[in-house]
Amino acid sequence: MSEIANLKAGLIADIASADTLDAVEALRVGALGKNGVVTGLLKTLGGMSPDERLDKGPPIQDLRESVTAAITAKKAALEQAALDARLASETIDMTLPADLGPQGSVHPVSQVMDELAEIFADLGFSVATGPEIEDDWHNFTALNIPETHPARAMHDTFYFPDEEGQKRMLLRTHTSPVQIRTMMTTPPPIRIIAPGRVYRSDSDATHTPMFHQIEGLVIDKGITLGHLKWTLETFLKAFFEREDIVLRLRPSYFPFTEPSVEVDVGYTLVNGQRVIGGDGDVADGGWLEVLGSGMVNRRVIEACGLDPDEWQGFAFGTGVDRLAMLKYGMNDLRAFFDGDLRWLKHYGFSALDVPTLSGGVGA
Ligand code: 2NM
Repeated sequence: MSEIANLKAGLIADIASADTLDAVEALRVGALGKNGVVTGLLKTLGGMSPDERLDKGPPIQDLRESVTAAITAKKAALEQAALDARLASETIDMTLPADLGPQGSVHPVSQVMDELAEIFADLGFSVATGPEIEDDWHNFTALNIPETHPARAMHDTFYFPDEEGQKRMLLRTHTSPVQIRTMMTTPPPIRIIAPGRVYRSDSDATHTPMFHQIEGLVIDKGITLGHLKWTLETFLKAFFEREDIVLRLRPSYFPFTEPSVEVDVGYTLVNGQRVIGGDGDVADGGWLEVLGSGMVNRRVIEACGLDPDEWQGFAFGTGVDRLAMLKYGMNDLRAFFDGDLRWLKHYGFSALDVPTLSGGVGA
């Protein structure tokens, strides 16, 4: 075998048996580096006669190419082996339970608001919102609440200080101004719910100065008290997740509805606890007021620029906090707004269960 063929066989064998990238690199420097053996042979080509170069050139070029190819292949093989080893040692067991870390919870008020929005969405209602800082006209006047009405008194409503030449501003006492704003800007038919914060100067075990209300409004042609009753019954069955919800409608009075009805639901005592469902007229039960409602007063429809002979409707309102207490069994309203982490952990909902635990409105 020629000298070059020997050198080639030796280098190829050395490269084949190198088992680290460093060893391959050392071989590369020794063969192809500035002072490498192959580089040295290539340099001799310059001093050869054309005939000699024709004879020795090809084997030397072949040597360079073969050694370069062997080194490249060996490096790639060692890198792949290193990657395979890493992949094998870093395998993640995807079936292990994940550590989620500390979790927050969804406040019962948010949970119930989401449930309400979902139930009424099934009934074709959309969610409307409006400002919490309102003017006198939207909060009272348009709703047919007279100047002399006790709700307008300083000791019931939070008023902002009067400003020269400005409208008298207040914190809305109900979400009804949202309905007023909707009637004034959206051509009927209208089907909306208005959930949100409202404010009244009141504070004890069952009243907080801020609480959450949801009101609903339907405006269309030929709307009757029958539509009101079916809608509220369907809503209450979906919300309390029971078919045996019995309603009792009592005549009442609100300035913004005529006629007005207060809606009670029957409850039964289970281990001394009131549980919504069943006919309230039984020995171990009774009636709980859950909603105020009525046919929208024609003076309200007129105030919003609509013709009350063409458009009629019904409206209703209730406290979201109160609904949450009834459904999820809390008894002190003040705890809702204390931000006590133990209470929130106990009564809060998993964010992963949002928007609802309720069954929605059945087909
Ligand atoms: C209630 C009870 C009865 C009501 C009326 C209106 C409006 F804007 F259409 F006139 N909004 N909400 C209403 C009616 C609210 O809450 C106890």
